[in-house]
Amino acid sequence: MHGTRNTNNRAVVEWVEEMARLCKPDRIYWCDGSQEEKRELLERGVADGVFIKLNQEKLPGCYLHRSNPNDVARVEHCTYICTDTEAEAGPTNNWAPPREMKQRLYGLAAGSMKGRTMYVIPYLMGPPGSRLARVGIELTDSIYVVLNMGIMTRMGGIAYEQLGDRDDFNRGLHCMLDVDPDKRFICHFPRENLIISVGSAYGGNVLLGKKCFALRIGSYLGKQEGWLAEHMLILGIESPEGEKTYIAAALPSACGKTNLAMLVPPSRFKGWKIWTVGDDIAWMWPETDGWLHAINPETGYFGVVPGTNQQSNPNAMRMISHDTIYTNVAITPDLDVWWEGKDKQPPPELIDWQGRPWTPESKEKAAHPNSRFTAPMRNNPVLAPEVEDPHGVPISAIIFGARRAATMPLVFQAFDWIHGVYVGATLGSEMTAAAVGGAGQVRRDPMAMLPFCGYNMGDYFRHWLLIRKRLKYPPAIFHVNWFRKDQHGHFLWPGFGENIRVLKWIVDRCRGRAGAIESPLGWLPEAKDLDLVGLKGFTEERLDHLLSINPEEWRRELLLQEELFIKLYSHLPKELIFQRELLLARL
Ligand code: OXD
Ligand code: MN
Repeated sequence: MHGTRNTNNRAVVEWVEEMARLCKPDRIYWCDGSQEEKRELLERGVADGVFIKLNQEKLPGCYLHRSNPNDVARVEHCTYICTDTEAEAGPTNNWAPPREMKQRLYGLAAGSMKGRTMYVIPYLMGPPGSRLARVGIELTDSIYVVLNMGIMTRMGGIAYEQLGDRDDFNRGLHCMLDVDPDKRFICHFPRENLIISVGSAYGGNVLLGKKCFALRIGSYLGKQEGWLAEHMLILGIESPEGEKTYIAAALPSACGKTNLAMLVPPSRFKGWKIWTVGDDIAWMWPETDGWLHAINPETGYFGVVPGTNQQSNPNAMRMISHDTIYTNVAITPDLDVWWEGKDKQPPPELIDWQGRPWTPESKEKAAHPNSRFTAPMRNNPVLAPEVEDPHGVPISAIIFGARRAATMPLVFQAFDWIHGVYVGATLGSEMTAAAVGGAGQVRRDPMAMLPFCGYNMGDYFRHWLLIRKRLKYPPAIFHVNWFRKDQHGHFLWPGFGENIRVLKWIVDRCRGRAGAIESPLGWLPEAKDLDLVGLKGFTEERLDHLLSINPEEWRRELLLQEELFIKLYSHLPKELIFQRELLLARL
């Protein structure tokens, strides 16, 4: 029967019973991750008003969820790292003492599931048998969470199989609490491998396998155990000759990681192919062969919808045309989906993301700027088969990318690993709608991990420096910026599929086949080093602007970098201070 207990693991059973005594649900439902269960829960979700069944002819297997309008993005101000000391969490995280915070959260959770069901979600992060694969159990009173976790993770018996009779699973408790923003806390207890999330139902706050476990707790475990949990996509790039090179790339939230991971090369690049291993998170370790290996711990994509279209990401358009959960997009009267940037002409009438009538004259956006799709990776037409390989893929290049209207050239290569760590550590990017507040402002987002590093950022940089000592073939490190603008505010670089021109230079640099000139920032391509053939209307003048280094902008940049270094001063590795001095001298 569905929903009955399906494990004998003592630690799991005891913890579930303890949390049930606390939350007092009417029922406990043990998820098995089966198709039948999914069907049942979708039906129940539709009956309860959690989901709207979309037009099944146009969008088979697709459903819409509308969140509470107060609950549409990650809430960094309510996100805490509860380590024993404040210094362990460091100045870039909110900190609270574990005991006090737990008491407060258990107080909020007490009795909160009365009249409700507690779902027990066993899930596995990473391919079965991988040395980094990890098990989590999430308890939640949200059907939306169960169905999303079913897409984003390997959910069900496979997790119990991996766990055996051990007790080293991640414990995750999620209580909706009427999604009251005053009772919203996303809290991590790294030493106990525990997450408690209350008062929200937004993906990044409540799909606990993702940001909470795979990044915040994962980075903490990685520090203890000698590996890296990173906010990175992983892609394979295949040449017409069949040579495959793997790249990991860190870009802040909503800066195009999913698009880059699924890129479709333009016609000039006939025979080239991009394969997706992952679109958001990479777990990486120095393997005995001397390479840095990477796995994608997830099995689905929780991607930003607005701006997704046939030009920006044709593979994603196919991927999200079936078996996808949409959150906070607009719908047409015949239950098709719509969002800003889907096509040029909005339909004459829509229901907006909040369920209100909308016409092209309406002032507000039809879809929320951070509306999302949750789609299984098996829907991705360019999914790399290696995604199931427990040994992962060997990484040749690491890219740090940012959204910057000025200052940052299209691409440059760091001189070496330590310089590359400096480039990642000083990453700055304009904020987006993926987190509440501040959209458009440049903020320091070291390695795109500012909201996701589960311990002191200074110690994290040191961990990166130490990893180098265990690599015989360290990846080369690059910085990219697709978003530089001209004086009229137009993007200088066409982006999307054309980004393969930059990826190709990166691959050729890794393989010792492409030229570059030394600049104060690192190695820069010249026009002759990049394949720009067939780029319509693209001039050398434009390329010069894209690759230019403006001393005035860099003076400001260095001051902003200094602000971060001062904040982290007590834990900052001195290698990074030297790197800053060297950069100053070169400039
Ligand atoms: C995400 C994010 O959802 O980074 O991936 O916010
Ligand atoms: Mn992300």
